[in-house]
Amino acid sequence: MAWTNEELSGRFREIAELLQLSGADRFRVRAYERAADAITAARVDLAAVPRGELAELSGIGTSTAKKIAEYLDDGEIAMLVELREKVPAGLRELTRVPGLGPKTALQIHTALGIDSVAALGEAVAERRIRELPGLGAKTEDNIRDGIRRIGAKDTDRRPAADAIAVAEELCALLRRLPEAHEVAYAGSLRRMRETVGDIDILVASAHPQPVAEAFRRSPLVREVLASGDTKTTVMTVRDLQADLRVVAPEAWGAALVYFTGSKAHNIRIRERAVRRALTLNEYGLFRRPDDEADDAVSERVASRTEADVYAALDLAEVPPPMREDTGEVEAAAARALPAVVTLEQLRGDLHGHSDWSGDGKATLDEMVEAAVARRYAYWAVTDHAEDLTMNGVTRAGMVKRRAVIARLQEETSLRILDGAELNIAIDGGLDYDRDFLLTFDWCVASVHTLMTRPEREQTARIMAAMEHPAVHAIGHPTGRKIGKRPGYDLDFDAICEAARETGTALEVNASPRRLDLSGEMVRRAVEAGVSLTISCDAHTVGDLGSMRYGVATAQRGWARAEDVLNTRDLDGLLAFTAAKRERWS
Ligand code: DGT
Ligand code: CA
Ligand code: CA
Ligand code: ZN
Repeated sequence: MAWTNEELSGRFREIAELLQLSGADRFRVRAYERAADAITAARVDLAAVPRGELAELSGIGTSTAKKIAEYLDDGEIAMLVELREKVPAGLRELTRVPGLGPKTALQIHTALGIDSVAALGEAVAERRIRELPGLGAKTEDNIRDGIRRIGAKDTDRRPAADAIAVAEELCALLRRLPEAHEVAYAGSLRRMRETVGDIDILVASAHPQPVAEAFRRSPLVREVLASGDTKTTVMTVRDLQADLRVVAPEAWGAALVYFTGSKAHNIRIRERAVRRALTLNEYGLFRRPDDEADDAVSERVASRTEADVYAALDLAEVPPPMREDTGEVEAAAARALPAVVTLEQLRGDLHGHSDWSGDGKATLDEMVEAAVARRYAYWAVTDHAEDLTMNGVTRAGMVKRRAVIARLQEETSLRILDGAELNIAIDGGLDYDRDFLLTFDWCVASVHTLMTRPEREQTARIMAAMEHPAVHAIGHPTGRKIGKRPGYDLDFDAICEAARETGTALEVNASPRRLDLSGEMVRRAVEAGVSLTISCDAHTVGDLGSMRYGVATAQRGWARAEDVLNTRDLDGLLAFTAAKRERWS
């Protein structure tokens, strides 16, 4: 999503939340939530739309358009500024507790005068929350749990998802400069760690001054923290720090290796250089002069590209997500580095939503068109099945949807897989009935309810679902949301074994908010011989672009193409689903 759109939808969501906290009626709140959704779903950069045409965009009325224009002109929306002043900061703080919505927060604030997370913690300890009308012991338990999670959160690190849009916008700005030869983001974001400490941007240029100048002046920069000859550090509007380093074009590869890291990987390859009488730093790989004379000039062996640097160290080139010193340097030296899956190898996406289920933001038509544009061979529409309160599609709805799929199928060579995202009940049961489930081409089954049950129950429910002949993959298998909530307690080894035994794939959910399985878990699953899928769980057209984060996560787990089901062609994929059906029917 364009950066402006993301900022804007965030502001409309904030308005909705603040309205709710000030007791506004729910239709008014809902209107602002809808505006935020419409902005999220917009396919154009709103900053580039002429002011007069904003109201013509789908889902954006005149009052929303006026506020968007206000934001674009003044950088803020007056109504939001007023609301921020009106709603007490302590009340807003309460909504940061995971699981505590604005409605309950307002009730607790009004009834007990609680205006901080600390005071909320005391009230929970004194069992005062459960006394409030409509709340009870369960709500109190959830709040206790939420407070514990905030405390446990590593506040210095941010989900990579928060940093990507900012990093890309900054890179795009720098790429427009005639002085910049090469521009890339490095650091943990390039390795696609799920959280990042800061953004590291690297530019190859013979003219560092104008590059640094353009960086400092970016509208995304709120404050310049330090600016020297080679490094500039800024604070961006998203409260994320960003470092810019400008390097000489001939040192590009060496600098990219150095600043991509990780530090542990760098140390490991530098040791290797030393053993070969070489020196590795951000300027290049150098042969140390034989004589000790002060004026001896060291000879540059490699520095222009990353491939040159690895080759000169007699190492296979290590893909950035694998550079964590978890055995990759030894493997690269022994030429035993696995050929990890790449974005180009993916032939389709096996988890996606349309507006047939309530939370999908685009029509099936639009989603299919976007999948075609990505040159996929197949795309599975897995709208939520009926057990999901609010959003699920009834059996009759699914039957109606099939007619639409058939019509769309006539117009495209991409195979639209008629799918569903099933809900795994606490006893492992699923939506609809067995016969109806067997009429789908592809089903993902996921846990959406009762996520805090003990490990034994969570493991058993997922294992039970895997035994169903219509269940082809487990969606977001641990349920974690990065920086927000940990996954359910699971016996992951048991899950992997059951996945292999039943011929069920485990999903690598590519949404940057989830990345579930994580890289570490992918590696365990691959070692256990499990088939994976990498899927976007797209709810908008733009979400289909998340695939690369899923691929990077799979690379962090050393997954090869043969470990990933959606690298297969359509026949290969259908062979997988047929095998499962035969085995269990
Ligand atoms: P982060 O920002 O905490 O998520 O993690 P990184 O990996 O982006 O770390 P950062 O921003 O401190 O530095 C970027 C890269 O620069 C890092 O991955 C490796 C390199 N680097 C930084 N400090 C050192 C160091 O002391 N020694 C070596 N060898 N490399 C370093
Ligand atoms: Ca960093
Ligand atoms: Ca840094
Ligand atoms: Zn989904």
